[in-house]
Amino acid sequence: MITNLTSQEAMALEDKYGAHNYHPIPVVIAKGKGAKVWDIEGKEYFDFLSAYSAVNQGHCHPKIIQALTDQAQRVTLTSRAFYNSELGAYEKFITSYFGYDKVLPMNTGVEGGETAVKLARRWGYKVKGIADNQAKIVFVDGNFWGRTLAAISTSNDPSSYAGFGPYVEGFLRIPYNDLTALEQCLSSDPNIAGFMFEPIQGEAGVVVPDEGYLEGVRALCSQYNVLMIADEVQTGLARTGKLLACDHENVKPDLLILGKALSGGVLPVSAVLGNDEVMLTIKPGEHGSTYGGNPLACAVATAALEVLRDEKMAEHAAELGVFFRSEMERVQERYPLITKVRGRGLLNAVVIDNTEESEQAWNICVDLAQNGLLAKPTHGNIIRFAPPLCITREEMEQCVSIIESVISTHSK
Ligand code: IF1
Repeated sequence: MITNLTSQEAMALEDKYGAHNYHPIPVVIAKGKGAKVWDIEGKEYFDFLSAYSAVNQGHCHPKIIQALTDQAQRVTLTSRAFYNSELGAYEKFITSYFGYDKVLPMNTGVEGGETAVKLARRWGYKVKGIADNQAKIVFVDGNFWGRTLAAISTSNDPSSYAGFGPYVEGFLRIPYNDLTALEQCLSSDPNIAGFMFEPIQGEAGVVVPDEGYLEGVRALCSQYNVLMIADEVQTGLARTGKLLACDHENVKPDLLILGKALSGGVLPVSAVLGNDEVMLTIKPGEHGSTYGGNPLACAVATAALEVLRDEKMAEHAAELGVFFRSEMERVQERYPLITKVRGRGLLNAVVIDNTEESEQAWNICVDLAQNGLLAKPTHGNIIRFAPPLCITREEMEQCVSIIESVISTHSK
């Protein structure tokens, strides 16, 4: 036993004292290390969700935990009312790591998205010359960038937006992976300041756009003087087999949003990177947050980025991703229950064939958990498989056989 509670007791406490804004798989995680987690009773699982790609470096990576505990002995939070000893060095490190002039440090991914929207609007007014309060930002069907009122105002998923109106204005939405629709939109409205999208859609079910889509977005945004804003909160930081998903087509967004694994799953750290023409349109006192750029976050994020680089996690994700998808395609051959396998690097998903929104994908995930592998369905019949990027080939082989055996029992 890892704590003095049983799993049942822990779940009962959450049910009684916690808001019911989640429906978790019934597993109570008490410890994590690398690609594995353990529940209160000590049962071991492979983590195939990685806290939605926030734990790319593996649970409790020693170098990141060391950076956390070292900095925690010095100072953790100063606010931006004063300078702090860690922020400037972190800003220099991360801007050269990704190749931008400046970074605006925030905490959660959705704060990164909100910051990017505010920067794009402000650039639209100050640089592009859009009339006040007329700036528009274009989003895509199937987007997910968080739970704030602005984020859900761009959504076409009722489970995100329904019942939370009225909504934030100034947002347009077009189909994903459709350059004709993008050109039609950008050419028809001079008040568009930005196009914000995920290079691979995570929550929509690991939707990989056609080859050439990212290049096309880059070209159209440049042609129509619209900021290309890449939400790489989930796809960034080596997850898809490159440092950024945009790197698969060598395109450079005007604003880059990072979060989740930016801290290796240790504490909320997000960032928006861009060049001076955009970043300097926000003046002192016009945007920020209490914890944005705090010294603890700077120390942790620096270590988290060093780990990705030093342990060659992008290359490893690319290699193991090819193996995983080919194994899932082999399983699909044997069991047509799987109708689609898709992904890049170690951001993958399988589509379970169920004609109606049945519980089948959920039941498969409950069985996977009983067999020692944690995953969760997204949008009914899609199961996302995204282990920490530190997973070894041997561990991956074990996980493939767990998935295959559970799929076979659900195929009878
Ligand atoms: C939940 C989903 C994933 C994101 C992208 C920004 C954010 C997210 C591409 C906001 C956050 C999280 C939110 C979390 C579950 C998870 C999720 F299922 F909700 F949609 F990953 F797909 N951009 N995604 O994926 O970052 O503010 O959360 O730090 O809300 O349950 P955040």
